[in-house]
Amino acid sequence: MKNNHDPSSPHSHATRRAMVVIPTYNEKENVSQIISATLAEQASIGTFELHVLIADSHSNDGTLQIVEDLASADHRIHLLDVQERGIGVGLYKGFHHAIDELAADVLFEMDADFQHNPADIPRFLKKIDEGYDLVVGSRFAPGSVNRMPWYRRVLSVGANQVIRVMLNLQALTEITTSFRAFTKELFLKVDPDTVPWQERSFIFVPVFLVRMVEAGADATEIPMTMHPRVRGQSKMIYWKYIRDIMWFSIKSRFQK
Ligand SMILES: Nc1nc2c(ncn2[C@@H]2O[C@H](COP(=O)(O)OP(=O)(O)OP(=O)(O)O)[C@@H](O)[C@H]2O)c(=O)[nH]1
Ligand SMILES: [Mg+2]
Repeated sequence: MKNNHDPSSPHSHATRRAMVVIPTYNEKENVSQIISATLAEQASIGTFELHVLIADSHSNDGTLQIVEDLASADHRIHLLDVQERGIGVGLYKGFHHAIDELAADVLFEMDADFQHNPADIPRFLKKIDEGYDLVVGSRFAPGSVNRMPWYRRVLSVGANQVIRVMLNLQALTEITTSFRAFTKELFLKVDPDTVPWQERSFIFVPVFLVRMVEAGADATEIPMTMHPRVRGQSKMIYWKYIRDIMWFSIKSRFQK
């Protein structure tokens, strides 16, 4: 381990706490492995103490019990049962809980199903250390690896282009995948009334990024690796996501 700090000791104010918020619904096949793979990255991180918060929508497949057991044995593992369905509810309440109750300084959003690779986490934190307050993992940044099937790539290119063109958001190439790190201060600048966190579709993910940019983020992108889901069921409902992206983009265009 590079730093002198023992990650199993209680929170020290000398070290910044990075909370990886992972939304889950019925992820019993993935949840314990994603937690251990994430915490294993502590060994490659100098000045941050890595924690994980599982923000679960009251899964009925045993996910809750698995995380409860892990959390009782390791103070770096946290569970929030947000009760309602929706990735936005999970992430948004998770971020607030991480700041208000768990002393988080830096927040991550990352999926539970290994489509995002926890091994990328140290590179996000390096950029935070350089002074950026928003680091976006991008499948379109040079050096990224995207192993998704062709129809998913077409969808992601289309969705990103629609948002970038309609909102004139050329600085970022990736708006739609949920692998990002940002500071607590930036999160608190975003007006909750402008973010559709209660929507059941995945529209929270792009809109939340747009709102952070509008709040004045000092943003950068890094290449990331993306793989298809191997275990567990997808919760993405494509037609709802496409409909919501089109509607958000059109509304934003004409409100400008
Ligand atoms: N808290 C919460 N998390 C959710 C909900 N729906 C999905 N998630 C989580 O959000 C993340 C992304 O969901 P996925 O189903 O993997 O969506 P996707 O990656 O677009 O689709 P696939 O590529 O098919 O996996 C996963 O960690 C899910 O467990 C929900 O209703 N509540
Ligand atoms: Mg997935």
